[in-house]
Amino acid sequence: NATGNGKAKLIRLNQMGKSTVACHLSKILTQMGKLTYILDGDNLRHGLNSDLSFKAEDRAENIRRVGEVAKLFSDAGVICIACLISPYRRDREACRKILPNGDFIEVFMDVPLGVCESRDPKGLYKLARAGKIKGFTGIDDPYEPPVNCEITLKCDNGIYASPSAMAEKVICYLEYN
Ligand code: GGZ
Repeated sequence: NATGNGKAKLIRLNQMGKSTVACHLSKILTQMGKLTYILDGDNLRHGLNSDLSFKAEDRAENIRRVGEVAKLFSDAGVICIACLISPYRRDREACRKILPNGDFIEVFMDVPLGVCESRDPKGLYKLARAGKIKGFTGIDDPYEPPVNCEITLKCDNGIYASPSAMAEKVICYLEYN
């Protein structure tokens, strides 16, 4: 795994602050001598996935492609950290099957919608509330929380762990699994 047996994995992060946690995670793994690559949904939608919309079938294709790319990276010994919303359980389970057994680690960033909206770094929630973006996850499009994810990064009573503490929790999982 990430800490020793030489196998690369796909670590999948979703929901709020995913890119920030991914950067911390990548930094820690690099310090541990691992090769990593961040597959960020928002960035990939400018290139590899620029033909895809946010309709359910296109989100499914987005996630499938990222799973296939992660598999190639994994074959080359690189740990992929995928920051995708991937709101549908069936798409996440399909992606899990693309990676060899145990190489897909699902991380659920369990953050209330109100917090996502108050954070809103790109102003997208505001646009979605104003009806200027249609089909926005959490506003007028569904998000299905996982039932069997490996790691949950949760907020407790409105108090949030720092992104680096969240990244450390992922590292702990990798060290013991
Ligand atoms: C959800 C959207 C949408 C809609 C644009 N719904 O905060 P962000 O900006 O960086 O994360 C979101 C990103 C989601 O892309 P993904 O490829 O991860 O989505 S999925 O896994 O569901 O295919 C957000 C931005 O794109 N964005 N429109 N309608 N997020």
